[in-house]
Amino acid sequence: QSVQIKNALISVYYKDHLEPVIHELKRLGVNIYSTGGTETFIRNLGADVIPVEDLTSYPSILGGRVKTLHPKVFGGILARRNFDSDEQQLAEYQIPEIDLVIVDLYPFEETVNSGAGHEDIIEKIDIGGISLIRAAAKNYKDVVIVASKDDYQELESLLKTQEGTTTYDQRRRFALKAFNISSNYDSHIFGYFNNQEEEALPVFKQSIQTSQVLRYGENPHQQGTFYGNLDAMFNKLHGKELSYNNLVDVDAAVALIDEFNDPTVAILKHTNACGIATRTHIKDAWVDALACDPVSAFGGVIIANDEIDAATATEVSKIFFEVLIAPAYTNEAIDILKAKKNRIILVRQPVELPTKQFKTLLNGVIEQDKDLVIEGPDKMTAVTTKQATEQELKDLYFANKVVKHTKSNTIVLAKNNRLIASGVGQTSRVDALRQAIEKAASFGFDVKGSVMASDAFFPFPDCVEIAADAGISAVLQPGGSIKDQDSINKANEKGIAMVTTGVRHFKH
Ligand code: 93A
Repeated sequence: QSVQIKNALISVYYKDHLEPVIHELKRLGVNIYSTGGTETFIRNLGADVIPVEDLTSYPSILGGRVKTLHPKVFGGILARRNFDSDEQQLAEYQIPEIDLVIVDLYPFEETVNSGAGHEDIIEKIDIGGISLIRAAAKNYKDVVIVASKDDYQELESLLKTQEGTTTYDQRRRFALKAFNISSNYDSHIFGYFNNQEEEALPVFKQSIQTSQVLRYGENPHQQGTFYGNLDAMFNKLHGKELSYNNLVDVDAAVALIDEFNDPTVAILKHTNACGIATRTHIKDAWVDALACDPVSAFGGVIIANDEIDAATATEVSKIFFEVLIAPAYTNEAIDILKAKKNRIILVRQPVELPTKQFKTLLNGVIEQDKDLVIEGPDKMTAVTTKQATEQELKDLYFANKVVKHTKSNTIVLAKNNRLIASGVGQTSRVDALRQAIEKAASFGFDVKGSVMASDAFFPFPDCVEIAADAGISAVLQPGGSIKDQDSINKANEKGIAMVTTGVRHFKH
């Protein structure tokens, strides 16, 4: 079936090389509808052109995002010729039949390759153009679709040799090409979004470039390698290579200390803090952190967020530790610390850390955002009759920071900006609390007047009861259990304060 082209719609990104086509259409007396830039281009060639806005009686809106998306356009393309109801409707709504559609899509792939920003790339996702292509290609029985600037020439010669008519086979071939173009176009969009997802992996990609074979893995029979650039992260002043377990603890130490602004020292064992205190001076922070649990501190990883001076170095040197990390050391402190072998002294460099974390799991990898939120007193909701005092609120904030970085299930007891004791990695919260209370007592702490933070909600009121009976005066928990009210009632009954934060901090 030969079809004579009477009306054409032209909307092209690349206008170059369109000129010969326009001259042919003009010669053949074809009505041309066109969009903004293309319309101007055609007019400048001296051909008559009807703005698509005149057809739709609708302006181009949203900065051009919607210019051809209109029933008057798509009706004219999709209407089945010699199909009664379609023809009736075209007449009813005064829609002209469009027999030729020429589209050259927004250059999505080129824009991505140019290194343009995300917003620019998104704007280059053609919506109207791709729809025109699909519509015209779908109706290939009656419509010619030219879907790329590469096909202008082929069209031109057809127009010339066949005087504006096309055959069924020709239209079908154009439709085939058009679907190839539209599917490739969508593949590129998919590819871009998929790569963006993969950008979550830059840590992996970058780190593969530098690596360090470790003495061994978690145990001597396991091999281990660190992929990344430790030299960028730390300036090592003294000591042997960091081991696999050192690295794991150093990572936990860095994450924990970054919660604190005032002078703070933390001591970690197997990724959990066994001592941490915030004081006016770093030396006092060390002394009070050590006092939390001097037994566990042996062989630990120590981290400070302030300069280590000679007095602090002298104190720290009294115990055996594996790694000491601080942003700076006085020269004297360095001399003191270097006096003993087998300790690693690191100066932490201001390196921005990734915000995603990865772990191998089953036959793949799981990835998640790091837990980078923390709730201070302004995010705590008082839920009991008894209100927490200002000092208790400060201690709850302190305990919340520690609990967030301690292995679940965990309960952290704190008092006066210092860890009193914690129960870590237990299979029940009650066990964690009991462990914390017992541990505190074993190191001579009176838990009376201390506060407690829980990484997750209390499913039963038992923890609150045990805590109150031990003398704990204020409790922080995220809340969210269907039995929250039982725990709140228990706190009220026992006359202690409770706040909820709404944010759970599991750490596994
Ligand atoms: O932003 S769009 O997706 N919205 C539309 O309705 C639309 N219609 C055609 N982009 C649209 N187009 C595209 O505009 C065409 O694919 C072509 O690349 C371009 C031509 O615009 P102009 O004629 O204003 O230069």
